[in-house]
Amino acid sequence: MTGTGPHPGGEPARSGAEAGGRAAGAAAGGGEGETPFRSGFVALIGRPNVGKSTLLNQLIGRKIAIMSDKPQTTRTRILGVLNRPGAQLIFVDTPGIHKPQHLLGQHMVRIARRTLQEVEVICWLVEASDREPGPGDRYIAEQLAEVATPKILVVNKIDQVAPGEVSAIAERFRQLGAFVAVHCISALQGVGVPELVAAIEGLLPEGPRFFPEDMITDQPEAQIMAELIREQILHLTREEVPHAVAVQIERVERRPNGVVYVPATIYVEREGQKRILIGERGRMLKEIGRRARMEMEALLGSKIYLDLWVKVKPDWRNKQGALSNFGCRD
Ligand SMILES: Nc1nc2c(ncn2[C@@H]2O[C@H](COP(=O)(O)OP(=O)(O)OP(=O)(O)O)[C@@H](O)[C@H]2O)c(=O)[nH]1
Ligand SMILES: [Mg+2]
Repeated sequence: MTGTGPHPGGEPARSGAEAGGRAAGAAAGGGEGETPFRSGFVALIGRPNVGKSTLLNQLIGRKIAIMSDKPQTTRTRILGVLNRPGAQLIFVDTPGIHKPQHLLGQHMVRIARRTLQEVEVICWLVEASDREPGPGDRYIAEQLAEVATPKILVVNKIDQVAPGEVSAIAERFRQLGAFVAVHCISALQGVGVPELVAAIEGLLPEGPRFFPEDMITDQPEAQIMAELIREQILHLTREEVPHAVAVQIERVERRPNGVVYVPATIYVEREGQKRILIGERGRMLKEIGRRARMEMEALLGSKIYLDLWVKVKPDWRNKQGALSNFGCRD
């Protein structure tokens, strides 16, 4: 693992750190006669579950976005900053583009589509294991056709297919659009990722260092903690439960004995879901808490006392106010 913490000293992310926030950066380095500094925003776009967040984490070398085998894991836009000797690449992980079933889904798809307009390079991720494009991929290809930004086709999960199959699969997806490059990778194993970074860097315009070198994400610490709890719920529950969950960190209290006390509320939509999350004699909630706490301790480097509560908020995924409260910013 490389890099420093998400925001040193546990401070919330600095403001003005939105994608496209051109005014937010410091001046570019590089004196006269030197190679100009390059920078820019790079969107990671694709259907749910294709591995966008896995790629983001692999690129940054730290877990800043949660990952799961359930579609629609990522609900908001997450920035990951990669500093290179002469460049700064700012990756924008987005929610998977899908047919929305509720207000939350609409919001997620809107974020992903809007990001397309705000970046210098688009990486469109598809799954090699699909072998050929499906309706979801074709829909995204149509959206991409309307954007003039350079696009790289990224065929992910090549570890799941025979090496001899990869180029034929990539070719089937390549026919869906105009791409400046095609990269076949395994985000999980890191295969092909350095080559992808080099290709992206070559496409970036001259520009400033937008973020300080020690900042690797715009996610506030509390938001990452909430996501780590949600990630364990995604791993441990099934069917509609994972999607009906929102997590709110009530506060982060650093106590004199060095322990960080973190009360957090898990919101679900129905009593039945609450029962599942609590589990028999509280076993499920205890396991969620145990696993999330370990991840949080690794992130903060201090001991955590995680105090989890479960509450019902009927139909929160269709309520604008609830979405804003749960950090689903637009
Ligand atoms: N075998 C294999 N699995 C991968 C690879 N990349 C991602 N995965 C798995 O694919 C699943 C989805 O990964 P995510 O990174 O959460 O996918 P995502 O595109 O961010 O999904 P959403 O946030 O729902 O849009 C997880 O179970 C990952 O472990 C890969 O290169 N190879
Ligand atoms: Mg994701």
